[in-house]
Amino acid sequence: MSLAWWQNGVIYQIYPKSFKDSTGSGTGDLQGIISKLDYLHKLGIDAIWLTPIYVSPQVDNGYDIADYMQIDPAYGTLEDFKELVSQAHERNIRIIMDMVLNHTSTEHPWFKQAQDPSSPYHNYYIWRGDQKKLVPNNWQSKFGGSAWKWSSKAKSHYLHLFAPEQADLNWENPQVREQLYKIIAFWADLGIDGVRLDVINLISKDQIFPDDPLADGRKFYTDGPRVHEYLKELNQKVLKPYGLMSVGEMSSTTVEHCQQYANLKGTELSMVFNFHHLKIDYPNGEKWTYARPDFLELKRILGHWQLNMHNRAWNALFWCNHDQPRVVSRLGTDNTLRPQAAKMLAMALHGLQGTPYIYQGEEIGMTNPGFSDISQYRDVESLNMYNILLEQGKSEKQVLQILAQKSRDNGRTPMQWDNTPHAGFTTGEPWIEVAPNYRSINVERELLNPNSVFYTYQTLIALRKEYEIFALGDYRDLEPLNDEDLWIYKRSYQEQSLLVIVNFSGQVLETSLTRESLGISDATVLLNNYSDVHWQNRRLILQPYQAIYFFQA
Ligand code: TEU
Repeated sequence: MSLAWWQNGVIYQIYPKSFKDSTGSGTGDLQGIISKLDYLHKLGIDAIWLTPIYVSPQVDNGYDIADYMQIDPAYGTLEDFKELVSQAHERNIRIIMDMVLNHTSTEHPWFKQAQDPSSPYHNYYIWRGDQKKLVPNNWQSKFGGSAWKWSSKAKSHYLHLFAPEQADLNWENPQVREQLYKIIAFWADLGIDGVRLDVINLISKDQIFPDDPLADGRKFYTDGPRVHEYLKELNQKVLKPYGLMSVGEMSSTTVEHCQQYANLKGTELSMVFNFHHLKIDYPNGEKWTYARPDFLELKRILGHWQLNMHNRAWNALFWCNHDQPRVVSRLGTDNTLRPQAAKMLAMALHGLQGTPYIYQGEEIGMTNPGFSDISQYRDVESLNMYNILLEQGKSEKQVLQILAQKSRDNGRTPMQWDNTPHAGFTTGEPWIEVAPNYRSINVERELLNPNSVFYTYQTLIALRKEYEIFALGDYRDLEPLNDEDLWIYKRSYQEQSLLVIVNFSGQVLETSLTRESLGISDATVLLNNYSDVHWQNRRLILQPYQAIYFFQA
């Protein structure tokens, strides 16, 4: 079966602000990325997803865009971008750009003009209510506080699902949609190969804008009434004509909607990110509490999405991104077993069906930085939540413990290249501190160690290309389903089978499993994050954080 490049490929996410600074400004830039393309080529990835590099006031680190057609000078120039595309393509690496189409910066010319009710741009945004002290409804911003902000010029409130500086666009307005399609076409003409669509399932709002007495209003704009209509139009108008791969970021979505969003007929998007598996340390859905992950829930959710998307739609697989803590700290350990845990988590994810994403630094087992003071944080959401949690009566010690576990800044510290100052990220003062463990965790050290986390990722990327079972095989959970330490699943494709066994725990696991009960009497070990497989009285003994791929053709 002929596969699209993204069906057996692996995509690497770069957060340019923190990847590599070539000028000493303290912020990463495009020339810095170009200087590291050979490293990425060695890893073997197929595409790079760049988070936004457009002109932005940086209230939300670029997800507040003031000019969609210009590179922010902090990152370089349009010529630098063209060079990046050309140099990446020379290495058979594709470029995926982040498109933030749900909202613009309030510094965008559209919004500045929209505040005049008579302007043709007024209806590019969502205005409701004409009394300053009476917000239109009780919807809450995802960064805390009301989702409405009063404009004294417009004498009305505008909707912002994120920061007040991020005004939601009115997708009901066909002129808005046409403008957004032109933006994507502009970058497609410059040679990009795909787009990542930021919170794209939030673009259609219930036009009544009702109060949500029980919650924060998300049910009235998440997977909204016209969202599939809009995505089909987006597909027809620009994605399909340019042959662009597309991945939608789906906030608080359902598997039923994702079966439509990423349907294999290709009428909407190529694939989707969902976040259900990354809410297993959100007790009762509450992110801002300190909690240990629920691994039973993790297995259940991942298995549910595998079973319900197979042969219908396409998953994007990920543990980390620029909004999430580092997975090895969150689901593994930062102690001496960190490398084994990082490799185990990589193997657990890359054995699944879908397109795996590697977030910068994940491939070398980078950890959370362990910030202990609010002055170390930069993220608008984290800084808002610091104040909100204090106002709720939590002690600063409690709040800083929560931030150290849950803040998006955990994933935004600079890439650790080597053991020189600031981990070789910059010769200047970094915009955010480098994690203190950079002398022991860095690319240079990983490349010198044949058993490093890096080489496990390199192997996983190569295996996905060599064995079609990774891309096309079906998925089945195996017992024990009720054991939170042990995850066993089986992929099958034609005559092949791949058995993935994972010990999520930091303890030795003495199992009752035998070669016969596992059905692997004739299997070979395709990958193992330890030097061998331990059997005692014919029963499988798993080492701490051990993962094993048994393959049988
Ligand atoms: O993220 C949207 C999103 O779902 C998460 O940011 C989440 O809502 C947030 O962390 C609160 O828990 C996308 C981008 O990835 C993120 O960086 C932007 O801040 C956000 O959209 C707004 O553009």
